[in-house]
Amino acid sequence: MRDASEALIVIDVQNDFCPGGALAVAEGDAVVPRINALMLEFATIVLTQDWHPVTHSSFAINHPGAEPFSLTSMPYGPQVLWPTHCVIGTTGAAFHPDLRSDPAQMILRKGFRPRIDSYSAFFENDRTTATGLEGYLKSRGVKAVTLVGLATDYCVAFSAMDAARLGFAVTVLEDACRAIDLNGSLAAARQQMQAAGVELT
Ligand code: VGL
Ligand code: ZN
Repeated sequence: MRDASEALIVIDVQNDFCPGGALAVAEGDAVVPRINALMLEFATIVLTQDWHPVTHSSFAINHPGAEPFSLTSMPYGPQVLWPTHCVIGTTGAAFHPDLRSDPAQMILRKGFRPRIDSYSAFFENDRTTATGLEGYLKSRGVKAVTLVGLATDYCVAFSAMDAARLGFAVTVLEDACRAIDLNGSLAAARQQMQAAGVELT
């Protein structure tokens, strides 16, 4: 068992990001057995859930004429418009049924403000609105975080880069992650994570 100062952060292993879901990531469900096994190693475990109101501004359907996966401009910068996914309270927003959630002490929901998306578990997409996870981890003495889950190139990468910026030692276990890979986003995210000092293994 690892020291409690090392946290496992499991990003968005939800039905909508798994095959058959609204924003399915190829092989998204393949990470579940690996993550369940990893949870046995960690004393500090956080699960995150993408958690959007149906009116969310990241949904293409809320931008008349816009296609899913197109890019728009928000007050905080560029934003991909997604298919409607992870709507609060729906089955799509629930964890994959085989993901063990009992070992987690904290379940963090993000993306619930209608006008701003939140890829990262630490800050919303304006890079300044905090989710509170930094304070939770630091006040519990966490120094190092290991990130796994979905999707490598969005929520995992944004969380990893924020964690590095906040002074945590950060590892992303790539074989316990899967990517959306939209227009080269996976290669770009890997490069940006490495430049931020994130260890990819
Ligand atoms: C995610 C796109 C939109 C993710 C969430 O979990 O990576 N990607 N919302
Ligand atoms: Zn989302």
